[in-house]
Amino acid sequence: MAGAGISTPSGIPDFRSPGSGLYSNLQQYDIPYPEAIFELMYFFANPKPFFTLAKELYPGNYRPNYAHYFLRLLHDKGLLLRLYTQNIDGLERAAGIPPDRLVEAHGTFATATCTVCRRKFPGEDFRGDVMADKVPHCRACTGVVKPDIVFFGEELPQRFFLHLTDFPMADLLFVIGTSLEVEPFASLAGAVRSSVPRVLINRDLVGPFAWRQRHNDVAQLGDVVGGVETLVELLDWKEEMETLMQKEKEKLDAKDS
Ligand code: CNA
Repeated sequence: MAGAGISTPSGIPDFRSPGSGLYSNLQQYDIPYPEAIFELMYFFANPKPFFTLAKELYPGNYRPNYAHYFLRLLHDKGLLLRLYTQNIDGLERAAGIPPDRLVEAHGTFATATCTVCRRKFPGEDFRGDVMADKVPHCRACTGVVKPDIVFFGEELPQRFFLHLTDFPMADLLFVIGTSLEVEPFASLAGAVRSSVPRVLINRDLVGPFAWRQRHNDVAQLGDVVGGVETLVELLDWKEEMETLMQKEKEKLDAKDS
């Protein structure tokens, strides 16, 4: 399970930090309160603030970091049953974790849907519009097209229900870079069998690690990257990580140039 904390080392600000947070930078649009950018009613009246955020987070602006590549290495080794993420920055995909191993619980910019005719599009089709500060419109019916990010009150993607079969099958649960405050995502931490070790890598103790610890819970507190590095060293995977990261860096450099 992952959250915004795995992407802060990539330079993606959180939403609420005064000054640097994305919410603060939406003030120019005079929105009544920051959360309005994720409300459908507000979006239909004024989609601009949401597309300002979309421009920032659209795939391609940021690169995955050590934490994302650790999860990719778990996949390469056939150890990743599924990665449940709350992040909408697409860095798990950018790190090479295939979409079928992912549950993007709060949605993705990789696909988009027309708010009128419900036609589906690849998110990439609207990159030009979003980068040019234009609200994208459906080619078929001219309705506003919304990236498939889960807004307040919207249902989580169908794939979220994979948790019903995934969590009872897990042998180990990593919880990385999340405050475990957003439901229903947060409750997944309690869905693994009680004999299954849960490993928290985060700046602070969160959720059940703080208030309902199990005897086999482990918490590695501090910076996410530092915590993952410690684990990689203990696993003796340092070289593999370096090789993987170098290979992926070269790929991204080639793509950028
Ligand atoms: P959160 O509530 O902001 O919690 C983040 C957690 O990560 C906190 O416990 C922090 O202490 C911890 N943290 C942050 N940076 C580090 C670091 N470098 N090292 C160690 N710990 C760190 O974020 P959640 O993901 O739990 O929460 C919910 C919202 C925020 C989700 O709906 C996300 O979609 C949304 N969000 C996503 C992004 C993104 O996609 N990158 C960015 C900001 C917010």
